[in-house]
Amino acid sequence: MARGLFILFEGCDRSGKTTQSTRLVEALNSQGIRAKLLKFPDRTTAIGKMIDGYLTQQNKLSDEAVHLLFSANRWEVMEQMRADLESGTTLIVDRYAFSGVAFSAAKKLDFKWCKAPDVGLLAPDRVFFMDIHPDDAAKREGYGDEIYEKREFQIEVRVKFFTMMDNSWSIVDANKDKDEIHRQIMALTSKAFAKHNEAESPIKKLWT
Ligand code: 2DT
Repeated sequence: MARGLFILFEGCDRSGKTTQSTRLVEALNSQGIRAKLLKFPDRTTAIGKMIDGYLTQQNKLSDEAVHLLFSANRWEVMEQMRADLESGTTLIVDRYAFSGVAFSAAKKLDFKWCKAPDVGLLAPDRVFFMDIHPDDAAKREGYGDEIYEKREFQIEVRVKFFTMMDNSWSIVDANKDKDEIHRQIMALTSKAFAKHNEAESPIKKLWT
């Protein structure tokens, strides 16, 4: 049986990642493709609850400590992710280690130090970068509720994302109409499946 694909959505806050990742899972399931949605941080676990307390400004943590918690929050589900992919389930993931590095490096933590705890995590097959200028994101509903939703900081985060891109990334203009974005993402996903079905590659690991 073919393994599932690991498709990742990354981007700044309020860029539509959650909307589009949810729509993609629904569309794949309706085509009979087994797909599951995952979101990081997963705020439901014990580690995730500490992260949530930090993001909603109920508890304070040092930049280094919260960075390591975000990474641990990925490692705690890595075996499950591997099992899902190997059993043929496609994973659609909303944020991952690239958010981890972009946000912490934007706080001026050392870039190499930021990458280190995530080395060896499963690597995505394709990354869709939902690109929106922070000024446009700020106009969207609910913006500013959490600790990182500040213009200058988001501009810095966006720059950090750009330094990590390679040819497995596609930049999606997140200012476009939602339905048009969904169609573009469906086309990119079909291409990824076609390539995968032609020559299945093993699951890679991050930054090794
Ligand atoms: P959501 O708004 O998507 O729930 O994200 N973040 C996320 C980090 O700083 N490091 C990480 O490793 C991850 C996955 C991005 C909540 C915020 O947490 C940030 C926004």
